[in-house]
Amino acid sequence: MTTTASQHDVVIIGAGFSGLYAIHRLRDELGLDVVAYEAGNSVGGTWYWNRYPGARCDSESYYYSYSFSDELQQEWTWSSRYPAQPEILKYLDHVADRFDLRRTIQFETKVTRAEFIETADQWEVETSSGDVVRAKYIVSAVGCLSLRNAPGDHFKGLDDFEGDWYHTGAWPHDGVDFTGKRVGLIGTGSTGIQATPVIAAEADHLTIFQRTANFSIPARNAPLSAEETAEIKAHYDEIRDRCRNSSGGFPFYPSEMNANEVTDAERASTYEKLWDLGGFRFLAESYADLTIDEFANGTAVDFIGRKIHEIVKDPEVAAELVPFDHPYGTKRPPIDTDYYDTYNRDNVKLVNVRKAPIEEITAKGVRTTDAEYPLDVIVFATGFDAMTGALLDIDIRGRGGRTLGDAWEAGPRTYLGLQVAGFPNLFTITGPGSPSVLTNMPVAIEQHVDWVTECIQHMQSAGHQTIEANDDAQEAWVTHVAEAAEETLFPKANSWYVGANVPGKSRVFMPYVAGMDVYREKCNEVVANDYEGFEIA
Ligand code: N01
Repeated sequence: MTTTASQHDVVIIGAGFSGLYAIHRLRDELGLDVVAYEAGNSVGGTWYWNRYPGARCDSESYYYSYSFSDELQQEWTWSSRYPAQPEILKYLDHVADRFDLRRTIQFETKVTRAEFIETADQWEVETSSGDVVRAKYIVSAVGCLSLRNAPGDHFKGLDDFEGDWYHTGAWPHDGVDFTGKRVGLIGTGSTGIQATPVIAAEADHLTIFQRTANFSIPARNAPLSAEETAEIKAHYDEIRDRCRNSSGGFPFYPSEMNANEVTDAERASTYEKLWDLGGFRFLAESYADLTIDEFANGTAVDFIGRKIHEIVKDPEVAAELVPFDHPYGTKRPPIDTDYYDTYNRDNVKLVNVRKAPIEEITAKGVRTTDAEYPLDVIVFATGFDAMTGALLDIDIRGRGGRTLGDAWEAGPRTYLGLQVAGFPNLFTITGPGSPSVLTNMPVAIEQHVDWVTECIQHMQSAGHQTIEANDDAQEAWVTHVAEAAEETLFPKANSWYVGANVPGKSRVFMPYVAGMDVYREKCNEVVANDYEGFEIA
């Protein structure tokens, strides 16, 4: 590598929710020399790439947003409870402009390689545009769900398909016209569930290829009235406090009651009320033991199954849509608008590819072991190589030239999800081993960026060169994260939380399940104890 690389204090990778906030704090508050690289041609991360029909947030706008600036939250007005992708992207564009962040970001540039130069205590970073820069710190803000599960790796024959195909996570910026088209949609996670009703309403015919039935709760999206908005803005301090001090980062009122402490009729009434309210409250505000106790979970499973049968008119289709192989809530629960109703349309067909798997994509469509389905367009809503994929996609080398891939061969190993032993001064925002994807993401992102900012400030003011997780602390944390998961029903699901959706990926429950509140306290304690578990030099 060259030795004449330009020099910065910090390289930030990514300009989504995490990267933007990290630029603001490190550049504007600490006064550091920061450069950020972003693969897209603008800011937004997830909300830049995921422009598929029906894309909207599964968390309500007023708390799925930054809390760091009161001016920002007072001046920005959300149109609805669950804003659609263009509105969230507009918000992030506004944030980038308002805080003058773009000038620090090099767009259409991917970080391809990062190597820790031990003789200099510096990272050398190479990009797709051929730049080589050096920096003391790297802040990875690559996102937990950004490296797509490439359809070509999963489906034989894709190159032969004569129609058009798209992955939902790389949707064309000028949209896709489904009018008059026979569309096939593969995947029924949050994305497929959001896209289904919208594509069905536009296409001539929609075939949904479902491998695993999922539990979905109605979003009950609605415009936010001027009165509601005024009420939210008047109480932002309280709302944000509630988010920060909660387990999931949501301003909910979690139930303290277990499901077996009430009668069947009381449970039915609670579930009905929460179903009508919509969204994540069904999970958060029903019963405290829903994700830890089989009986409790079974009561929610039964309720949702009954709802599916009530909504979907064809009982055979309804039966196929009822999940049977994982507890409710152990995959990120999808939130929908008219998902189950869509199966009552004449132009929609459900194909169970668990029973008759997809064999290949042919020139004309999709062939399962049962039949061939002629299609003009295939939409792959097949998800992401979550939490580790985007990091491992970069050739990252720490001490002794050890690659991150090597260090994570048996699954991700981190201390607090913030650092990896042997990779000094590399911080991973919402990394594996932190609550991240189990929470309302902006809350987890702000907590991590704040922690990293404070840490770097401490390093700079004390004249330290390196901070790195020590092996013992990392081992203890990895064990603790695994044990916390084992106390719940989460590991029972073949979800992307455990890497089950990527062939060959080690099965490790990646996020920290004990809650944002517990985790925040632990991070604060580590700082109070002089960065316990980290080596500082
Ligand atoms: O991805 P997924 P996603 N053959 O991995 C199927 C967030 N998000 O993009 O379950 C056939 O959940 C796969 O089947 P199976 C949210 O955190 C948020 O939907 O592996 N099928 C599954 O049905 C979410 O959890 C929002 O058996 C195949 C689907 O594809 C995360 O992103 C909106 C297959 C993938 O589901 C990821 O959601 C959207 C194959 N070879 C997403 N490979 C909101 O904020 C995969 N599948 C609302």
